[in-house]
Amino acid sequence: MTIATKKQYESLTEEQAITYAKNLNLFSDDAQLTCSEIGDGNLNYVFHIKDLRSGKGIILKQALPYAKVVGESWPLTLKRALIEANALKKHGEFAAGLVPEVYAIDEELAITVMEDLSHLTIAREGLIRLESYPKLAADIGKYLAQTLFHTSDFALHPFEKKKLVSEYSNPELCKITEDLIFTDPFFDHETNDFEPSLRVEVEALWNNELLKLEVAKLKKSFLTEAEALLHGDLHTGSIFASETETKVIDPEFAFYGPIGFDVGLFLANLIVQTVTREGEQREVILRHIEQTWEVFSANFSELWENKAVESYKDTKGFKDYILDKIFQDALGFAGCELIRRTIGLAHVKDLDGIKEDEKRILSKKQALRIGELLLLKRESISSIQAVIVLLEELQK
Ligand code: SR1
Ligand code: MG
Repeated sequence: MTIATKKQYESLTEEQAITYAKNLNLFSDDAQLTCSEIGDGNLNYVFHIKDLRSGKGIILKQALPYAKVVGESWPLTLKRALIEANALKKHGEFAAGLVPEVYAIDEELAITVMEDLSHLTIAREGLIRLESYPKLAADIGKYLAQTLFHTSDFALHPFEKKKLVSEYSNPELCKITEDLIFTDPFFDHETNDFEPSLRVEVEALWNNELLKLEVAKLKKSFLTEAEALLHGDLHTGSIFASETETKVIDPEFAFYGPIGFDVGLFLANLIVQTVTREGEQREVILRHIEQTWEVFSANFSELWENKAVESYKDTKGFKDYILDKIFQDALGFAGCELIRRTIGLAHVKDLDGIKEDEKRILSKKQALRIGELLLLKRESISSIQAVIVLLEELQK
């Protein structure tokens, strides 16, 4: 095996991943390494390498030159691995402890070596099993405020900010989002995937010109508003959690975009949980939704007061204008995410995993309805409490 010296891309096998790990000098010479490929995402290999003697582990993530979810017919840039590793490090500067530590980057092999988080659970999986994550909402609210504020014009010199905008140019991954979140689900496109029993609702959506106008506005915002360095794909499958810890992983879609996008994606993936739960269990998620926004806005506001470098920072009404815009954008982006996760190419297990047909279809109809309402009403929804009321009324 010549991986360590021959710097030409090839995808690793588990055996090769062990050899690669041995050459990193992160383990002692007598380490007894085991490896399993644990990636369940749409795009990459994720190798968990563990020393059976010391118990120490690392994660070795390798980008594939195509989208795993579709196959080799969908080529995809390997540069995303470097963007992801750099975004982890950049976000880690501001949200220490909430992202994994990066130990090594290998640009040629599109590999990032990082902290082992295998003691944690992917939040989506845990939430489906009704596991309790008391820190999740506050941690993500803080992560969002810290990473988005500190990489924005409100915190950076304009030269530094524009340098970052160019470093994090990520056109291929952005195109996936442009197509899969903002375009295909709203047209009769071949990438869409939905049960025949949803056809009436889906066609109503395709024919709803007011809805499409809102989506078009949000797509334009995604295409043009370079506000902050986003995670770019902040769903609950991009978060590891336990009762005491939260770690945000997988920022391969990172780029400079509208702040509300990250906020909205996370809220949408919580909302998906509200349509699958009842009673007290639904309440738990409603409180997560409320807390995420409250912690985000309080934290962002505090950073603004103490650290903003913008000349207009003290101009009456400007901070509130920015927070209101983030909120309304977030609701719109959440609406798009709910719709695409229900009828687009990339579904979520929260919904698809519901075995009973009637319940699954009902939950999907609710997800579509909530998505539609968020898109249409976002400008008149004035608070997160109003979102909670809307969710409660729709699910009575
Ligand atoms: C082809 S990639 C499909 C989806 O998986 C990623 O996690 C993103 O959410 C993307 O939209
Ligand atoms: Mg991902």
